[in-house]
Amino acid sequence: MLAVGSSYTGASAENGYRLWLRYDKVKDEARLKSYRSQINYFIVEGNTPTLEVARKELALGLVGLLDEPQLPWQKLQSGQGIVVAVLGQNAGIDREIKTEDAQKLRTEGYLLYKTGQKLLVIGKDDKGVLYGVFHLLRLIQTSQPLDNLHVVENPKLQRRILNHWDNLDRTVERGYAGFSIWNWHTLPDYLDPRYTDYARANASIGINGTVLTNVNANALVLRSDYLEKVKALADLFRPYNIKVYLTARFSAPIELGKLPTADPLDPAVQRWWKEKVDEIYRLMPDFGGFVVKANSEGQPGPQNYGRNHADGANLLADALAPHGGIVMWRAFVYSAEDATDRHKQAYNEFVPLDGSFRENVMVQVKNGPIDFQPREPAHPMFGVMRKTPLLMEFQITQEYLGQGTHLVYLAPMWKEVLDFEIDGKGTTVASSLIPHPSSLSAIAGVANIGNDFNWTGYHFAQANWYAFGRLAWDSDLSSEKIAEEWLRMTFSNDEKFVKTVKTIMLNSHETCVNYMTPLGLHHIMATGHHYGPGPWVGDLSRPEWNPTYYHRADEKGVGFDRTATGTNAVEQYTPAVREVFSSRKHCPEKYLLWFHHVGWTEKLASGKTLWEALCRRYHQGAADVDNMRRTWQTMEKEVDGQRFHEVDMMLQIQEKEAKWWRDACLTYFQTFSKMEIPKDLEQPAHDLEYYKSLDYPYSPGH
Ligand code: BDP
Repeated sequence: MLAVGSSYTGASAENGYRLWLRYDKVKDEARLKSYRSQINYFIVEGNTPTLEVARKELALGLVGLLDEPQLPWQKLQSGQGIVVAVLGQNAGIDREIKTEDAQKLRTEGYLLYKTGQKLLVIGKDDKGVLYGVFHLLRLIQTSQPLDNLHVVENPKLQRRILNHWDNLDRTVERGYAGFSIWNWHTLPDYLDPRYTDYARANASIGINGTVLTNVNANALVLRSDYLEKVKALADLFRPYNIKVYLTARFSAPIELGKLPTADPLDPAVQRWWKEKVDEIYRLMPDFGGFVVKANSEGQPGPQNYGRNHADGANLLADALAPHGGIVMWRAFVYSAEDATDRHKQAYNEFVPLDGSFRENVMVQVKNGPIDFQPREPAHPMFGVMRKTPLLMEFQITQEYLGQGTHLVYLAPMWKEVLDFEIDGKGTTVASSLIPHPSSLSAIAGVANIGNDFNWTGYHFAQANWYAFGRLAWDSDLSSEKIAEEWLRMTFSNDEKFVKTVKTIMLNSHETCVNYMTPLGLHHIMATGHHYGPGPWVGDLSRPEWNPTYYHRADEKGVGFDRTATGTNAVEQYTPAVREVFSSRKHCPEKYLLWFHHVGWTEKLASGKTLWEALCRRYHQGAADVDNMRRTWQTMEKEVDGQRFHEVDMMLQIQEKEAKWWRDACLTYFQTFSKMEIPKDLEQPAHDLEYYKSLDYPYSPGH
């Protein structure tokens, strides 16, 4: 484990490796004094591996934060201190807890209490203890008072999972932070200290599952020697309450088992999966289960054999069920043979199957109906499949949101979807993820982690990993609160710094949408690597891969008519939502061109024509990045030199790229609108041919 104050490389103290778990001495003298007077011992009762990990973390944290190398590990019997225990293990401690609070606790939940001389951290189980310890450390890291502590916490969703799109050769699909942190070649014998720090970071934000491999799966990971490697990671992660999952390639029975088919109804195929799963559970009795991308973007699946998604999912579910494992079957499907609006395809394929999935199957749905675009309306499947638990898939890695170099804080975007009202009656997407307390519930985030010193390639991308975990634990948390916590833990408790940089973060998503895809535009990025703009692309073999398919610009206007006069994708939403999205007048402007084809000279709410509004949005986005950088530059004294400078260089890239997006898109759309970019706005530096000619053969993550 990493020592306090040291760095992974030894080369530099502030390379970001410590993430938000920095544990440097509390700066505020008065606060430090108060902490020291309240904490002169701590004790963690019990000794499961998870409690052991909690004890170690608390020691690491307190020694650093209070700068008290001698802090006793054992109870001194006097003075004030922290007492950590599992509920029901010590009658004396239990007596200090209000019955109504104790009754509220569920699996993984915890209480933080201040009672007389003690700070109590009481978990429902040892996992709850671990989360409670991290919560307490967070309070100290963020310089909060502990005097009247009374916290009762339970996770809203049972499974809070990272999805790594990591390949066995260590490349990472859509990864912008170096290579995979999983070194399959040296596993299982060499356990990189990073694995432990990865587990700590995840545990600190409540993430309790990790899918190690890419959804575009390689069957090899299911081979016995690879399973030994997976087991090494599972053993290491177990004390941190992190379950390991794998992606299952549907054709694995052919590739590994040498069977002639992978037909889910074939008894030999069923036997192969059963035996494979039994083997996995002999190695890892708490293995989580499988994620499957099937019959999507060329991946094999049950439809290759004339079967449907339920047949495929149930095949794996039956093998996993005796062991308590689950299947997360992805609904990210669309087909080149199907001329239906891609927006509608997942719904069309999955909703009719509601009721035909086994109990241990969840259907994994991306936040929006197309594909992780800078902004999408909520996916219409949420809340509709009453007999099948759905799990939300967010993308933490910024494939479509500036990749490795743009500061875009994603919590506001995720909240927009989680808080979206499905039915006009108060049912939100977040609440639809918990149809019933006893059914499966989960959320997944496509990880942005790689082997760069700072884990995510950009210091500010760490905030998205952090925010995903926090929202997975409690989707009611505000983006603002999460940003504030993260900034205080990662950078500084200085009030001016927190306030200023929090504003940058909170505005950053809207800013990015403005310079990339304002007013509901979507999928206008360059082909393949998805780096930069490419609204002109219209010659790809599959129609729904072309930006021109999505923006539909012509002489009259721009936007995709998904109302009843167009593809009628709006019919998939509940009547209340459908009515709003269908109406040219009531459709929120942020989704306007997603649902409507709007004339260039039509007036928007502001009284401006669509063309002028579009120009002004693009310019606003780019101008806001300039402001972001200028504001950051006033923070030089508040941040260590290394991270200050690294962020500043990134913001410089973002400034350039925001202008690139703006000018490339406007010069392109101008060929249809035939209108001038308002004279008071900076005119594009180049002509359209120039933007079209740009080429990035080695951009990462592809
Ligand atoms: C798309 C990515 C592609 C993924 C796919 C998926 O470009 O790399 O494989 O999503 O989610 O956004 O399966």
